[in-house]
Amino acid sequence: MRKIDKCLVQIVPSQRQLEYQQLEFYSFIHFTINTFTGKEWGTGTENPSIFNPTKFDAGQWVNAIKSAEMTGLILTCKHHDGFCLWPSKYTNHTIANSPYKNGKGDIVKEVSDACKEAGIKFGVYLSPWDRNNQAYGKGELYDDFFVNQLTELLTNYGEIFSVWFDGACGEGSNGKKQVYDWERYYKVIRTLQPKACISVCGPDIRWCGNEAGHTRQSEWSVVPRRTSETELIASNSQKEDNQEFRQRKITASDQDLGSREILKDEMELIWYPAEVNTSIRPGWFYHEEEDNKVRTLEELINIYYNSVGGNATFLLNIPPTKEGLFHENDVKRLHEMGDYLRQAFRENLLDSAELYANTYMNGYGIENVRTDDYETYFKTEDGITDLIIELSWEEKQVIRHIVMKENIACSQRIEKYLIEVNQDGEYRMIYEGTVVGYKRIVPLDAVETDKIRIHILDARVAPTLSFIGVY
Ligand code: FUL
Repeated sequence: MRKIDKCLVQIVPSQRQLEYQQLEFYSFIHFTINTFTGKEWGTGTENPSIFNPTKFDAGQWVNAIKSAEMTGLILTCKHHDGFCLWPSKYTNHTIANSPYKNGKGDIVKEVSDACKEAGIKFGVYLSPWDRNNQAYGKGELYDDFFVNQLTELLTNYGEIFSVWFDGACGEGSNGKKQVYDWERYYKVIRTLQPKACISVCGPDIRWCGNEAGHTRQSEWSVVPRRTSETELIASNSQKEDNQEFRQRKITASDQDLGSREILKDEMELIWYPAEVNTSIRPGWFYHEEEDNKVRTLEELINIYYNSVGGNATFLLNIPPTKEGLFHENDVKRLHEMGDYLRQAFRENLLDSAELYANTYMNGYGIENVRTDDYETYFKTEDGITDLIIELSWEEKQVIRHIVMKENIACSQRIEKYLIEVNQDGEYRMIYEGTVVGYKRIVPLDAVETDKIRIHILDARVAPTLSFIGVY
């Protein structure tokens, strides 16, 4: 057995990271004063009097989100312009000075309540960069302000699953320079909301590195610690408001973050799973002229396959209109997406299949992949990394998806595998894979077969599989 593998499989998720990954697909909502100015980045000088979503209905958002099979919602409680969707006590630049409900409104409250009622998770985006607040750039003075706002959000709105810290800052070389006291912020979060994951400029969830919905071929969750350094993340984040940035893809040099080759010279490794964040439209905020630019179902499904089905989570942004509602085109697309997913994964053909593995560890047999949990799972003896799993049916089946999941509580182990199908008595290779991780979805072109062979060719120490699905 390779020596490095033993170290690698010791890196495992925290409970909060594990639970976050299981949410798979959830929504981002960009809604603030920008919705009323048509901008993507506000200046911080906007008058709160323009914020007035006359038909705002958090229930409409949450219903549409649920219809797409999404499990949570992260709201821009404060974007870069500093306007607060809740009546923060620490600034006047808030909803309390807007006409919305005569200054008595609290959108954070209404949205978090709607999420609770619908049984989905609620998370907060609080922009560290604040173009309105006078303390920004004044060190501890701003940290105090930021911690006060964080405390309000983490105290008054129930359970929070995500605190999303954007790395974007457009101050430029002559702008204000704020050195954020991240460790202090993290401490506040761990104390007030110990189950919440801290994303992007934080230690729990890794920004995938682009905003276009572009994914890595092989997404690893065990990566060098340096990938979580906030300075590095900020340097790769948006520095000026432009559409080009939103369409930028992952560069070739950034494709491989966690192969054995990459990790072998690293001093410190961490479990840092990727999140793919992108918008259903070209912009993060609502612009009427983008009403006919809602992503197609095909595009969204592809991103879903490559993110949720590619060992990442999928954070899809839907921007509400000035009225405070999702536009009908977005609602329609979300419904279509949910219909598609429900239909695609309706019936697991594995239930009627016979299973065989040519090797396994006692107590960890192949029958364990029939249930989608980490209590029971398939595993080989340590050191056995080349094996064959066969799924067979009495009659031919039409197969459109194969799903595999590792038990990530035991780290991410599988590095290389092939999928073959029996056709006319001969095995034909239909897929060559590298990582599996939390979940791999292999979409197929309605393949007809009565036997599937999964040939695992390489893994760290010993591969695990907690679930296999065939649809
Ligand atoms: C970026 C921001 O500058 C955008 O406005 C948006 O919030 C996106 C999610 O992150 O870096």
